[in-house]
Amino acid sequence: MGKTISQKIIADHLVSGQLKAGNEVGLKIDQTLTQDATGTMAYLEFEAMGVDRVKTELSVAYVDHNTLQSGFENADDHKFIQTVAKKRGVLYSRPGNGICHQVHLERFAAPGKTLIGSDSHTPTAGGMGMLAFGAGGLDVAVAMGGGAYYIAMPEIVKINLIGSLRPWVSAKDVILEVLRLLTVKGGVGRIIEYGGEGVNSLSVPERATITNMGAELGATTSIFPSDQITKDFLRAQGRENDWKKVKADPDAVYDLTIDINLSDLKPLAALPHMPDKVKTLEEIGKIKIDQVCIGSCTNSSLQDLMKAASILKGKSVHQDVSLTISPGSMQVLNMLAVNGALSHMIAAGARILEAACGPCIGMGQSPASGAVSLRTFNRNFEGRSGTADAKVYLVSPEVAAASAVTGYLTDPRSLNHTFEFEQPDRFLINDSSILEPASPEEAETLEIYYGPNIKPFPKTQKLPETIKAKVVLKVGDNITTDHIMPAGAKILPYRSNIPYLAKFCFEQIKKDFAEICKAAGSGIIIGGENYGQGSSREHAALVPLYLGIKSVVTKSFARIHSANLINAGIIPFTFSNPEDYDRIDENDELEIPQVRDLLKSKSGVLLHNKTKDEKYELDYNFSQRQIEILLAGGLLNHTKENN
Ligand code: MIC
Ligand code: SF4
Repeated sequence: MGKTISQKIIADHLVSGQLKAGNEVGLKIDQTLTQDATGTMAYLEFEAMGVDRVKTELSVAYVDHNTLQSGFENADDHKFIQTVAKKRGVLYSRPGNGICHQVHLERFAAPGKTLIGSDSHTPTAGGMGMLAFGAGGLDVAVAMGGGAYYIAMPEIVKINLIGSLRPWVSAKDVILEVLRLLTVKGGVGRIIEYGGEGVNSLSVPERATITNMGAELGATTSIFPSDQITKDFLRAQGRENDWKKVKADPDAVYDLTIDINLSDLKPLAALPHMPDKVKTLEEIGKIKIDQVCIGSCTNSSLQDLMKAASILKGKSVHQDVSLTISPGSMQVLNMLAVNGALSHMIAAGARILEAACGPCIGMGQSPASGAVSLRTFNRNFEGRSGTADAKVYLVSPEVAAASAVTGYLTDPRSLNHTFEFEQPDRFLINDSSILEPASPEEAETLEIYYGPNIKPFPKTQKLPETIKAKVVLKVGDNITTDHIMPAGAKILPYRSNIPYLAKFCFEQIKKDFAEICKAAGSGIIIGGENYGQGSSREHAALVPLYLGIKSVVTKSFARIHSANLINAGIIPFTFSNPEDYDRIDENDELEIPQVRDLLKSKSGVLLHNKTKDEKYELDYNFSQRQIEILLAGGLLNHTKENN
């Protein structure tokens, strides 16, 4: 039987397990990446493991999220990351060099290899034919130390692309269409592989836009084949030697195949506040807009910004609209400057921001109250922009630019404008902002800088015999990590300060959540479907750990968050009978008797509701490794115990 692309790469990197859907497989990891908002914690964890030097082929530390520096905290964290990277053998991409996923695609991603990154959009590198996963910081730290990365072997879904995109319909519309079809839960437990003749009409950055937003499907990862187009892109990046052909066997078997005819697609938008609330622009109609933000790891390539510049050329941004543009990398910004496109953007009245995540993670540019903001980003969760009642729509760069000019949501085809982007033969290559690590000899003499913002890791405990705790919170479906642990300019500087972050946990849902937890001493959270979707931030597990959460019981979990909970020693259980969710209320006193022994012997676990005098069956599907982690009180304890 033939193999799919991911089955081949998994087989090449298999350390343990069998390629059977649902089985845990351990993979050798070739490359890792971190960004600063999760990286500070990841390197603190790496230091706690006591490994001298990273054992991967390549590890890169990017600084792209917390670049606002409105106090000493961010700058201190950057200095910590820079010094730890230099000492431990990690490349350091300086602030200003660009967004981790865009820079990684340009300079390091390689077909056929594996990558994990402490950021949920790491699958962007799947556009290059690389098997790339978003993971919690601790998993990345373990991989840097040479450890395997574990996933439940996913089902493989093929998206068969037919035809080619019409003018002004773009890669963003392809992934919005996939989100419309599959929803934000549709990718859970699945790898999405793209194939079919339509692949031949998509450039590497376009493919990367599509794999990037596979994160919004909840997919384990997404991947394209590596072909001549991949080779040409790598050659233009001066990296032809990194090329390798990667494709599925003709007789590969998929769990599901979905056809999408690219020629039939129209410009789309995701409505507030979920990436899967997708409609055509026609269906949405002519709504007035207040803000347009172009950029983010989804849509900030040279191709994206050249299309936007061609629309803006010779025009002015509408007087009621604020337009920001953040290029994805120093390479993109520099090329726009050299070829003159930047000048068209500036002349049109665009506000040019640095090459970083910026508004995507609420680092400035929060819209006005109740404002409508069109963004080329990947997430439009409520409040993520920094303005609770803002209405964020996700669109392509061409829709964004056209709308910035007219002042209302605009189909770019209505402008009767033509533009053909030509892939450059050679990108402007300048790696001066990527700093090499020290040699092992020099590294021995180097000190790591720890600023005053760095606070100790939360206390962990071995799993007790019985969990006794109160329901401190009950939430509904699709709770995001932005709900659990918000980001944004005010909070992000404290990613290495868990006690401070705790004040903001679940802030949007229950203002006094932290106080309630402290008063209760230990707590259980009850959730609905797809709990913890979105970001890879392990802070959404570490802060609850700090606040005494022992278990989260839901109808279902998002993959990375569930792994992060286990790594933190918090047990993610699901209800055997989803209706039991309705029987539990906040403040109910719960007990999970003999949980330690029951997990050890992989037996059925019951949740006692003392308040209601009822019992509910709980499900879990932990591997032996995960059970040991939970018994030890988290992955750090487990790693120390086994060293
Ligand atoms: C995001 O887009 O939410 C982030 C910020 O990039 C996160 C990582 C983080 O919270 O630091 C992600 O997607 O993993
Ligand atoms: Fe940065 Fe936004 Fe991409 Fe997250 S989604 S990595 S915040 S640009």
